[in-house]
Amino acid sequence: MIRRHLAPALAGAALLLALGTNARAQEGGQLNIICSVQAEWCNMIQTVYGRTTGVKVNMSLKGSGEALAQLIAEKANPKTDIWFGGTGDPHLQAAELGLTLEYKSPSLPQLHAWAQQQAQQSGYKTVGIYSGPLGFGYNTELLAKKKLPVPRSWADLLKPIYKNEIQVANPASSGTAYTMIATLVQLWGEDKAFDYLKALHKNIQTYTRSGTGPIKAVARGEASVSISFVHDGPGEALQGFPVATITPSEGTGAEIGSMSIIKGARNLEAAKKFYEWALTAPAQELGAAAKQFQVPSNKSAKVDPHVPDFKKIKFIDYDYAKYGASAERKRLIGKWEKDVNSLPR
Ligand code: S7P
Repeated sequence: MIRRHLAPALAGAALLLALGTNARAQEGGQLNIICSVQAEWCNMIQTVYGRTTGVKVNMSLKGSGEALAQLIAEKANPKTDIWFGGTGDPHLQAAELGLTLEYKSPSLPQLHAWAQQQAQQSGYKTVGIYSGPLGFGYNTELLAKKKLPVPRSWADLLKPIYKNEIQVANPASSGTAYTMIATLVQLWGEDKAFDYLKALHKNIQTYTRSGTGPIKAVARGEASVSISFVHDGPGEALQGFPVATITPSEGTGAEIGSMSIIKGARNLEAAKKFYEWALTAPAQELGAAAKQFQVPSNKSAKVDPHVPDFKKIKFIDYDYAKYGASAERKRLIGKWEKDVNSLPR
């Protein structure tokens, strides 16, 4: 599977070299990356970047919440050079905690405004590399078999018919689930959002560790509905699973998937070269080649037809600075643990 996807990816990599980017073959050295997108994209980056530059890329795959926990744990002695991908809020938190390095890329003008804003808001300690909306995944066959309607709103998820049918990740470990909490708080205010989360808790079958777990479970018929990033749906459908996605009618939030250089990186020059490469259009097109369909942040990157159409989605005006602040993030997750997760189901 990966080999089949690698053909266009390697063509893109060859183009990068032809264009005379910073990626020079046989540069050598090594780079330690925490990668928070899905495995196929991480593997593709490792292969393509490694082959075109000669850099040995050591990849460690972790969801956003877990990646942040690792970076906090290794703060005194960092073993990571680059954190690639994952929801933007924990990248902003890492910036505030002094875990990531200020670096103002000359490529910033090539990026969409939302990606540049992510960089400015962090004091140039992170940058947006993609964006994608939060919504629901559902198993079309399972819903039909159980005679359940497609949930179209946040309110629908509270209906008793969905008891034990819904999966979402645990916000303590997952940036996706934190995006859900922050979205609901911005949509309705904190009191109403937490009343909602308590009611939703009764219908949750499982809180998974990783944010990408629920839509995979839905695709495989282990649950009917997931709260997920909708750009993770088409990749499952393309593998033949009966999964579709929808965004809630009341409105929803979007992530700004981000990338940061780690303060104290042992391979700093290699990290900066990788960072520049990862902001180019051909490098960002590897996401769709790996069947992951976020909107790329480089304005010139091709937007795959499977990427959700933002114009058709009702978005809240997500306050990334406020909800990426360390104290706010910790407070909301702590409140969810205490007031919601402790309740019986
Ligand atoms: O497609 C991958 C994706 O959905 O996963 C990333 C993130 O690491 C989610 O992980 P957690 O919720 O487990 O923290 C997203 O940034 C990305 O869009």
